[in-house]
Amino acid sequence: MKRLDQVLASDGTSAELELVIKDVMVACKDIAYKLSQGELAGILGATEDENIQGETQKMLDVISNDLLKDILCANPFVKGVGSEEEDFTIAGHADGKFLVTFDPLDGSSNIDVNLSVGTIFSILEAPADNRTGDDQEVFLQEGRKQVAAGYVLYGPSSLLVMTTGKGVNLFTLDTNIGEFVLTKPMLQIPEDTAEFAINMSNQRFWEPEMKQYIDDCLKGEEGCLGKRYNMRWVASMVAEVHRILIRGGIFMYPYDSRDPSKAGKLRLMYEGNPMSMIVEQAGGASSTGRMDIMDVEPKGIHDRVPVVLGSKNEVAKVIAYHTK
Ligand code: AHM
Ligand code: MG
Repeated sequence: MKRLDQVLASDGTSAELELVIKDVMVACKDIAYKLSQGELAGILGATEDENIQGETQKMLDVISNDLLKDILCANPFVKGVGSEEEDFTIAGHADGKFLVTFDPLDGSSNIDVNLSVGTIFSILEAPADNRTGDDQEVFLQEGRKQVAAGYVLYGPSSLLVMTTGKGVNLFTLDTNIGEFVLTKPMLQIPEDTAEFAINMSNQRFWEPEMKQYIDDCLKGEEGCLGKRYNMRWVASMVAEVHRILIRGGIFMYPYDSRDPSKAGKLRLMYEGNPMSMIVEQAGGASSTGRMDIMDVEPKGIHDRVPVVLGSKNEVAKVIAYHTK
């Protein structure tokens, strides 16, 4: 079985980009190990701090963030990093070619109950000018400009799913050799599905278009969508997207009016864009309901976005509800 570095070398990835991806994986292997130790390492539970998103940070949010931040800022090819857990972007090397954004531990409400969590990363090219990585403006590029995106899912096995724009590969962490090895090349999302994932408890806060689509799903064979739907909600986007990559489905975190000033719960640069690149590269689709997520122009590093992604034909139906 091919190791990650062998796959990257054979698909034409530059040596510089490969070194950035490998550093992300060094941190992720450490996170995987720490998660496996859980209570034994005394790293479960919350801190007393809140991040810029207004969420209480878990101890492992902070540890994972530090691991990624420290290794990437020391990498000569990284101009700067942006993290869901950091107020501001951080400068790396002035002449670094790449910018990395990440959600160090997505789904972190699952940590203390021993369920799946993940790390999501996105890599952009840095503009070739004098600005440094602590200037958030250099990061404000559409998702279409990503040169690589991926996630590591910490579940029963630790899995890496990533793309450099030439399809999506799935790697499994072989803990005997400490390397990610290719276990499923070129993932393809089935075009049709009858399985949706959404947090139903927010239903009363959604826009009428989203309410209508879910109402029609719940009507099953008798409704206008004409099929019986199944529902899943893991509360970990990485786990939901992974299920969709393996067996199809649709995942939604739409706009809701709980805090009308926010465009959604999920963040464009740490969650929306990287997951959209992966899903589109695997033949699926990704939208806000009204436009492609990867065409949304970011105005700030922590911007939020409504998310609808997964099996292509089902995403098209949701878009039709929002645009008719
Ligand atoms: P996080 O990055 O703070 O963990 O938040 C993102 C997570 C997603 O993984 C998941 O889809 C969603 O939040 C779950 O939200 P909810 O609490 O509404 O179930
Ligand atoms: Mg997250």
